[in-house]
Amino acid sequence: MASVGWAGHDLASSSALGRLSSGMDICESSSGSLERVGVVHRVTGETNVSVRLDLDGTGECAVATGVAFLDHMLHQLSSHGLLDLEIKASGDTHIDDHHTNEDVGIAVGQALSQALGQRIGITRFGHFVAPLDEALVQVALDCSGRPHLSYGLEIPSQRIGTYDTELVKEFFVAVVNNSGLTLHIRHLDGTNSHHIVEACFKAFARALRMATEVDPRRVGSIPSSKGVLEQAGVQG
Ligand SMILES: [Mn+2]
Repeated sequence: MASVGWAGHDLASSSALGRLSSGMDICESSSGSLERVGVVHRVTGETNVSVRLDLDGTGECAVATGVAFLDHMLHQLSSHGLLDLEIKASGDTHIDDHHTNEDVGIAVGQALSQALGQRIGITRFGHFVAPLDEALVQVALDCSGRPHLSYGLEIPSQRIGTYDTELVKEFFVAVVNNSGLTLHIRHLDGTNSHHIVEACFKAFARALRMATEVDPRRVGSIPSSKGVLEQAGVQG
């Protein structure tokens, strides 16, 4: 398999940013190991978002979206999902956080789909129940290629810091539609809004880690009785 040169590039470099528009799914590194990395650079009239996501990381995280609470949640995703995650975003946050939040979700979803490629050898399903003090949130997901979100959080307060809690659902809608995840989120307990949302991201992270782990018994096959899983959000 041909080597693709995105692994290890420097997101902070403006010259690198100009070359981020093409992604990759599985490539061979110089060491010969298969890498599962997705890279997205998405520019609209509202936002400019760069994402690099490595499914086989160690939880290294460098995110700066301009939306502080979203950064805090993306750190949970990286840390508990053991994803290496680099995200830089700028957007029209002088209006509100809506476009930036959504477009980061879109780019993360696209990067995830690229990194998964044909979903060869993965466990495919994942689930986790995460407690955070009084909050308890359950996530079940399937890297099915069929976007679906069942969103069950009931968040008591309108805002966490400056972050509008309506945007939690918008973030997951964007991730699901651009990664082809089937995602179910259940709010089992909890009353503190920060705890509820953070428990949700932790559960999502652990469920995603489970689903994207390579299953040694799959030995390179696609985990579907149909023999194929759609790759949502992959351009070209
Ligand atoms: Mn927190």
